[in-house]
Amino acid sequence: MQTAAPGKSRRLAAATLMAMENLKRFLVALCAAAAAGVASIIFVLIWVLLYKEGLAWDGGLAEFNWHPVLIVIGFIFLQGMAIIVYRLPWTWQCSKLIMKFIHAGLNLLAFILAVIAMVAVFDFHNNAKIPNMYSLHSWLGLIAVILYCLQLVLGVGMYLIPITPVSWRAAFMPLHVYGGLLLFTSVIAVALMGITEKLIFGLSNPKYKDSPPEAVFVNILGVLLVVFGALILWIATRTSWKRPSDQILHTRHTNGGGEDNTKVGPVLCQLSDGTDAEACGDVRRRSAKLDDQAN
Ligand code: ASC
Repeated sequence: MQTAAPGKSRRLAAATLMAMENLKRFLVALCAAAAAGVASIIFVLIWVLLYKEGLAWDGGLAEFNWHPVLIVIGFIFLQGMAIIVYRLPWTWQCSKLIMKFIHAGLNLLAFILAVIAMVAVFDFHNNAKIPNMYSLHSWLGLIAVILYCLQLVLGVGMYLIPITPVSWRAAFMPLHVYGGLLLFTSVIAVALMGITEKLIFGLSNPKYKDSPPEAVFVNILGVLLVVFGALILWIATRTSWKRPSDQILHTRHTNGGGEDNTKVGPVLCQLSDGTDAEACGDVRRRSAKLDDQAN
């Protein structure tokens, strides 16, 4: 005779299996993103250290070289990591507040490195009597740094200052997420413009059009940056990879507000193949409790 209990445990086992499959897919995407990011950093370092004048703070070309290095490490790699830091499953037992500080801290570090990267260029230009801010790369780059600073200030004001009303936080969240992804994508696009500019200006004999080894090498760096960006955007936009308690908050807000809706509905607890997972709901309920305590 069939009882209810074995049926339930079978469903739970199936749900656990699907949650593991979902986790496996996340880890593959994460490792690929990390590999593309680390490879980009190695490539930019090899470019400036082996193909170009190295690194120094002397007003010359070696000072300029800090610009691509700090942009790739800070403005691209660290910003990408800051975007997906909430997705890491091993951080889900940490309080949301700690994760917010890590997210803000990585973004602040990325911003500081981007400012130093800009100072390096201005310093080099002024010493070499090269005009500043004439290229489209410089216009869009400066706009990106200014908007990034605005995003940082608004993000801290909205989500780290305890007195900001939850209704404001919820209303601003779509803009914060959209702004973050737009800035990240734009920074990569602006970096590709800068790389192209540098190859055209910097290669004279042989020229860029003659495809010397440096040109091919730096083209590959550009491809790696695009792959890194594509993977970060993919990870950031998968709903089933979101921090469980954020999916609960999403349920609460879209349900119209303040009621304590910690019981997760099946719709938001879907795995990537569209099936419900009770096991996943348990993790979510636990995580939500922790976040409620932390905020
Ligand atoms: C926060 C936080 C969230 C959002 C949410 C509003 O401060 O931790 O998940 O704001 O409350 O969308």
